[in-house]
Amino acid sequence: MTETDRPEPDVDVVVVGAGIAGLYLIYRLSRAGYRLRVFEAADDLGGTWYWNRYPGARVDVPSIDYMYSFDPDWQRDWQWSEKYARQPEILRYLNHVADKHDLRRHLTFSTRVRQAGWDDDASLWRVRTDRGDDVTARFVVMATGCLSVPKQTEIDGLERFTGEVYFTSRWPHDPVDFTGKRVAVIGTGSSGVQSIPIIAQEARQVVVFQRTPTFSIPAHNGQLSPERLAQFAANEADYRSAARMSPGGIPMERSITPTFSVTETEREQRYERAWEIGELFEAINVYADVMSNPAANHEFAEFFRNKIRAIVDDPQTATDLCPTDYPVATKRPCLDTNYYATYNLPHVRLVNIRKHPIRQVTETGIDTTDESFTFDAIVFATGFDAVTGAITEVDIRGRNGLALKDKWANGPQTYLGLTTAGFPNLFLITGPGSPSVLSNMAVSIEQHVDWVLDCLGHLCARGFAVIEPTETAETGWTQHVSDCADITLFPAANSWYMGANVPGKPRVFLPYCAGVDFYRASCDEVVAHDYLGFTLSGRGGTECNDGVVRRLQPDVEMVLNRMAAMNLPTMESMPVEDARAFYNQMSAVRPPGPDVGEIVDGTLPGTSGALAYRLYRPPTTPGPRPIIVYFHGGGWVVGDAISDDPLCRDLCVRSDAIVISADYRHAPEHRFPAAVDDAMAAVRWVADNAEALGGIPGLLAVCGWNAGGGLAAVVCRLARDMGGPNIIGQALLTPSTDGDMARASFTDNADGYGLTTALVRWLYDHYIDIADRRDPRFAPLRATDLSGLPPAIVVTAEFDPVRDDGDAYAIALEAAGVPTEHVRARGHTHKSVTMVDVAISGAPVRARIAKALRQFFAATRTPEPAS
Ligand code: N01
Repeated sequence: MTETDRPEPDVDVVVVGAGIAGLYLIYRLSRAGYRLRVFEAADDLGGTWYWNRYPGARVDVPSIDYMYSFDPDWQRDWQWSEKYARQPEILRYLNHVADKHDLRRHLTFSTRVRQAGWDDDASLWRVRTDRGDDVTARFVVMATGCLSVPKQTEIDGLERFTGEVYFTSRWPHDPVDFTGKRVAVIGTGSSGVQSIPIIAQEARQVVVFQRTPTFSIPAHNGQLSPERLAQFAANEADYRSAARMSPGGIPMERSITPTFSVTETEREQRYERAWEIGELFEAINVYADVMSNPAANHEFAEFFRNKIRAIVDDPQTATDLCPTDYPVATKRPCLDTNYYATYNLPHVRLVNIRKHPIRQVTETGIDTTDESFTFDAIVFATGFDAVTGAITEVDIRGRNGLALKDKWANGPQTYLGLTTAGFPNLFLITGPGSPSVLSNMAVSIEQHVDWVLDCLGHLCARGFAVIEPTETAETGWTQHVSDCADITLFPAANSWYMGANVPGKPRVFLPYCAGVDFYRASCDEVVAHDYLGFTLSGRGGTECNDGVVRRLQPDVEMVLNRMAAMNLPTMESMPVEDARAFYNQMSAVRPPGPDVGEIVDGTLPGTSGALAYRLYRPPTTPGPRPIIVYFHGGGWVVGDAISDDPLCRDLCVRSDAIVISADYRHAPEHRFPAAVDDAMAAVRWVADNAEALGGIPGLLAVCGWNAGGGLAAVVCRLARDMGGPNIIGQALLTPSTDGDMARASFTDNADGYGLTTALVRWLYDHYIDIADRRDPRFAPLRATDLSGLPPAIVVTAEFDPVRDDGDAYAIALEAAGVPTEHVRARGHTHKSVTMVDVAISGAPVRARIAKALRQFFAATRTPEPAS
């Protein structure tokens, strides 16, 4: 079918859902002149705020932030009555916006979209509803919300119960009166925490059935402070703009202070302040590492537990209310009003169903394994099939009839959380893989809708009719979303963020956790790069700038951004002495790395004078340990025996071996082969003195990073050829292995990733004459025979100029029959794997190095029996 033959669709856009997202879509689409239909299953607008009418339902983001920003004139006709508005007030606000901007006329209520199928020939969607509508549209936008499909009850016997049954997520419109009634509440997430104190004000008896306790902080709700209002009103545009560029969608600086960099007293005060302020985003931003460092998180969690113990009178109830089996904030924390204190009321009781599981609902109440309860009403506050549930509930079929539900059977794959490959012209507002539920939804919704409108405008202006993400872009984004989660503690909890609350749902972290600011930058970058990762087609032909928008590990990118913002001079622009001082200065601000058992500084005899070394002993039981001789990085020019201190500590602890970081003479004062001679001397001295150093004679491995990785490789070959010492393993971290700088990585990664090709050249020039650069004592890759070398682990980094040299060396070792583990550190730079406690994504790589070293030692301790 040609463009001109294609049937004209009934409308340009079908929108599913009339919550906050649906209403803003109507506002933008209608003003831009698009023809649209908007279907809403409820009989009125409001989405979440239509359905969740349970007692105590409130927003948990300050109301002043949880509202549209598109109407700068709003203050003339709307004022929030409280810091955290109640559900009826929020619903009134949404109705007010709809009326003010005449949005209602586009809405079709009481109509559920059942099916949406992509007709590839006609390039349009066919949308069917439960009321018999059959509408064709060029685009479908799912504005179905993240928490709109209630979870099944999963409790036997509910149909037998003769009393009243309520779901917080489907609360009746008529008032529910619990006065004098015996009420059960099942579930202690945000809905339970908000409703329990209010229900307890009326009911004769309340029994709360708790499976997992929650962390909750007091909302300290009340009037909006006039000062804050005045400050906000004076500069609303700046305020909103700060929210858009913030980590969570509320104006706030991202904390960069690590927990343990300040005193215990200061930390206690900071935690108290967060408790007093009563804002969720503020609470999880107390310190930079609360969501990534288990020890930091544990301390903060203990602060919460102490608060619970202080509020709740009965010690057993207090213990049951204290969460202990997941890190704080890895399940959505709650904001409450008198939640914990409610358990001090004589008619309120907590049943810990982990200890006393519910067996069934009976005609008259609930049976646990050891008690029968009688109730007049049961309230289910058991949550939602979150983030994906409302999207996959619609039978969405893309190209070739592919069902979205099937495509996402192992977890959602999206590009930017906005689109998904195989489903052209389909947009998801706050879909999986976007900040959504981890952010202020109002800000995220506006950003998504604005992006979609810009996209539609672009298609129209350029004569394109269809847009679809590529597999490459989607795979890259899905990987990035998962990388972001992996450097946090989020995956440690069985949360609805992980899909863990719904039996059978794949365990995948659903939202994007790097922040609204980083996310927005990605979306903007995609557009700036001609819709990077999208295929656009239509009258204007077909255009595709394929690619991945985020390839660096998120924490590595953050470090690089920070460095770039500092606008530092390059080392190669400095005299050597200044470069060394600069290098030391940069090293001084690193986190120290883990504690080791003991550190001893000493000297050893080099080829021409004493060389410094630092010995790290593991913090384990006394007794001899294997030894790793470590050679530092710094390109033969900068660095010394202590310049890789955090890495050496980490290596020592992880491998349970003594690490001896040995210095060597540096260029340009001492050019090639001085460093090699010293490295060789150091290994010999350590081997000769292993016992005195606390080592196990014979269990000696070498390790090095950068130039040191090259030296470690060279030493292994020299030791083989010179009859010793016996080295049983080599761990080479982004090693320098060749001298001609000819491989592609020197061009691909020439600049922007820390180590630059220009700096490599500067270092080489200081160290070695061009004529010598094929000497295998500088370029181990140039050795004619690599057979018989000790087993190796070679780590290369994706964004490193010397990457391809390292890859080539790993391949050459394998080809020579040397057992070699080759680790390609995805998304890492030359240095990032060494950044202990800074680039958390490097930790698994260092764990693999340590594991390999342990295996080298274990294999030597218990040699394979001869066959
Ligand atoms: O749902 P939840 P929610 N037997 O999933 C328990 C937002 N929200 O409606 O943790 C017994 O958090 C379940 O136990 P477990 C907010 O983002 C915001 O409360 O799975 N118990 C849990 O305790 C929030 O996070 C506000 O072990 C069962 C509870 O039920 C999200 O919506 C207000 C069970 C469910 O908690 C969802 O909150 C309300 C079973 N079979 C909601 N199944 C604001 O303040 C589940 N549970 C704006």
